[in-house]
Amino acid sequence: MTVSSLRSSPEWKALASHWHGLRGTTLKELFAGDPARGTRLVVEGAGVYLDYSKNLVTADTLRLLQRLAKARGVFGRREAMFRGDRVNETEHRAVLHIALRAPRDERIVVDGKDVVPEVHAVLDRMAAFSEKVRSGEWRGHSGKPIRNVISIGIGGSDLGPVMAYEALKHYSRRDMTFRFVSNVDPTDFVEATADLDAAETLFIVCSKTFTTLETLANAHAARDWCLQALGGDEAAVAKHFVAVSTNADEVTKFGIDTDNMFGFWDWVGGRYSMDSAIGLSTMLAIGPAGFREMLAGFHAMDVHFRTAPPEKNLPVLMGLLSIWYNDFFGAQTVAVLPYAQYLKRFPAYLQQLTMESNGKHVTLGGAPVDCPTGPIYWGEPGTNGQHSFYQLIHQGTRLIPCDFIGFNQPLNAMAGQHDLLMANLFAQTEALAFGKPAEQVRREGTPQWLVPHRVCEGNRPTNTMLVERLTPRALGTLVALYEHSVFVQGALWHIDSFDQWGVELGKQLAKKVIPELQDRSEPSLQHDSSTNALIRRYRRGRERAE
Ligand code: G6Q
Repeated sequence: MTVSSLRSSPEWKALASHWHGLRGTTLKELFAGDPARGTRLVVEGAGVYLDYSKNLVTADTLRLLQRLAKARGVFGRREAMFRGDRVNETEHRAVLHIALRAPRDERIVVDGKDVVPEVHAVLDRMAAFSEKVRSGEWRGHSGKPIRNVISIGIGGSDLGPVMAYEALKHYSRRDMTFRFVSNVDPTDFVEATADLDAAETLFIVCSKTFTTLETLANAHAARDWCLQALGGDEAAVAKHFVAVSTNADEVTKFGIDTDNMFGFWDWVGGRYSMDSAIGLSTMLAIGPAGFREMLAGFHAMDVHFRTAPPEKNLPVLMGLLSIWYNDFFGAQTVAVLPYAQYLKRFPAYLQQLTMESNGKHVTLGGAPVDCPTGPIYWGEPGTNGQHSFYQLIHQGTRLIPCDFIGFNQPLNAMAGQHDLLMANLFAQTEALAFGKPAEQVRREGTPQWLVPHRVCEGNRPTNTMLVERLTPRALGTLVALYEHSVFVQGALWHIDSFDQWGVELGKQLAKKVIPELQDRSEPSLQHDSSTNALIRRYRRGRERAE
C-alpha cells in the first residue's frame, strides 16, 4: 500500500477548513436549525440504536469524513481483513477474529485452508467439556464435582473473560464460583484461592504464547497449591488444569495433557480473543447455548459492518466521529459510560482494545504519523461517575466526547429504579449538549457573583447507544461494534492496529532485572543512576524483612 501524508491530502484539508468554519457553532443552533435532527442522525444495526445527533457535526462534516475514509482506503482494507489477507503487516498475520463467530456454513480461507470447521471443532469440544463440568460429570482428583473455576491469564487473555463474566453474571451459574487471576503480585492468587477447596477447583490457564511471565508464575503457584492440598499426586493435574493456548509444546512442558487443551490460532490477537477458547470461563458460567448466542451477536455486527452502507454503518460512523474529535478538535480522550452495573468492567476492557490497537506512532510504511492517533479511553458505569468526574466533563476546559450506553429493559426487578437510572442517562446527554445558560441561572435567583460558577456551557458531544436488554447477544454486538470502530480508525490512519510492540518490550524488560533482585551476591548494576539506586534500596529493604 502506498502511504501518503494524511494532512496533505485534499480530503483532510477540506475537513480542516470545514472545521474552522464550524467553530463557534453550537449544538443548540444545530438542533434549532433542524427540528428532525434527533430522529435523523440516528442509525440502527444488529440491535443497537445509535443516536449521534448530539455531536458537533453537520451534513457536510459527515460527507467529508466519509470522503476521507474512502480516499484512505478504509473500505478496501475492511474487505482485506474479512478475506483473510495479512493485514497485520508487522507480524505478517491475518486478522480473523471475525472467523471466531462465523456460522458453520461460512468459508474463510487462510493459506488455502478453510478455518471455519476448526473454529467449530474447538467450540464443540469446549461445549462438551463445559457440559461435563456444569453437570458434575467431570470430577476432581478426589471425586468431588467442580464448584470453582479460576481463569489465569493476563492482558488479552484476561480482560475479556473478566469483563464478559461480570457483564453476563445474570445468566451465570450461581452455585459456582468464578475468579480471575492476572497480576504477578502474589496477592492476586492468594486472595482468589484463600477460601476455596482445591478438590473442587478447576484452573484454566489462558495464554496464547504460554510463555508469559505473569501467567506462568501464577499457573505454577496454582499447581503447587493444588498438589499440596491434594496429597502431592501429580495425576491430580489432569483433573484440575486445562489450558487455552496456541502453543501445544509449552502446554505439554507445563504438564497439562494436550487432551485438556483448547486451541486457537495466530490470526486471533490477544485483545480480540474473548470469543475464542480464551472465553472458556464465560462458557462455563453461562453455558454453551449462551456462548453461542454471544457469538451470534458478534456475527450480526460483523455482517452489519461489512454490508451496511457507510452512512448507515455504526462502526464506520463511530470510528469517523472519534477521528473528528481526536484529530480536528484535539480531544485526547473518550469517556465510555455504560448505564448498567453489569458493564462495570467494559471501559477497562475497551481500554486495551482501543489503546493497544491504535496507540501507534508510525504508519504501516514505518513513517511517523502526522496526526494524533489512539485517543485515551476511560470510564465508569453511570450513575456513579456522575458523582465524581462528570464535573470536569460538564464544566472543565477540556473537550471529552462521551459514549453513553443504556438498555431499555432491566435485568433485575425494581423497574421503577431502572427508570431512575435511564432518566439520569437522558438528562446527562441533554445537559452536556445544551448546558445551563447564564439567563436561566439568573432566573433561578442566583446572586450575580455566583452566576459564572453555575453556568454550564453545553456543546459537549455525546453518542447514545440504546439496546433492548443486556443479553449475551447484545454483549457480542457491543464488543464487535467497538472492535470495528477501532479498525476504521486504524485503517484511516494507515497504522497497524493489530501489533503491540510496546507490550512485547514490557515482556522483555523485567527479565533483565529479575536476577539482579534475586542474586544473593551484590550484582554489578549497569542501569542509569536512578534505576541502580532503586534496585539497591529495594534489596536492602527486603533484607531487613528477612
Ligand atoms: C493483546 C496483547 C497482550 C496479551 C498478553 C497475554 O493483544 O498481546 O495483552 O494478550 O500479554 O499474552 P499471552 O496470551 O501470550 O499470555
